[in-house]
Amino acid sequence: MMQVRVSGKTITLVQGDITHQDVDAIVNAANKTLLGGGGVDGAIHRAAGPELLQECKRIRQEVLGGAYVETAQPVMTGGYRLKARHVIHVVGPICRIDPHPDRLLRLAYWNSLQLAANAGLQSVAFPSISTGAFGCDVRWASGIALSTIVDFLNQSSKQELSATDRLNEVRMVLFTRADYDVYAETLRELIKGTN
Ligand code: AR6
Repeated sequence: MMQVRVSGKTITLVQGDITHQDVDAIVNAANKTLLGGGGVDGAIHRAAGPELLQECKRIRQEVLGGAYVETAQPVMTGGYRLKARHVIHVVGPICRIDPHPDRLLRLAYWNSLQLAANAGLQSVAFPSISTGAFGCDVRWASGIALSTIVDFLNQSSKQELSATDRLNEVRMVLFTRADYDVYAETLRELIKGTN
């Protein structure tokens, strides 16, 4: 495990399974249907139970009018059988298909953090979005993920009395040791200049 402080808030890196995390919300690397899939999406739906799929179906129909969710536009549901009370579903870019994957990945993290902060949550955990089925390079993605989290925590600390003040821990949960090592190296490089 690795923890660093940024503007009085904590960024944590852990190797593990995101479905076991005891945080206010976990983020799901979803797809445009919002109806589940493989990878971390499948694991989250299995752990949360069938009520999660029911809520996702309801949101697709009643909120989105049957449309797909847009890349980087997060949707929040309950956590059901998870320890986490909420799941934030966000679609990351598909590398080598989507134009501007760097902008889209940054936006996926930023908008998810904003949604968590606006909901008054104190802790949120992310998987490594887009680095499985969506084919993005882990080192590249780690730079975008971690710099976006650092930027978000720095800017939210400047907005006094904002709801974002309650968000005090952002955790990255890396499934493999290899991914953890890449994220840890990226984070060490990133904070060298600032801390
Ligand atoms: N906890 C934490 N991380 C996990 C877990 C877990 N339980 N399981 C897998 N990972 P992916 P994507 C890691 O493919 O690339 C789905 O089918 C995994 O090792 O889950 O954004 C969706 O429905 C990898 O590092 O997400 C979409 O169709 C990371 O999670 C598509 O895949 C992301 O891999 C989304 O692709």
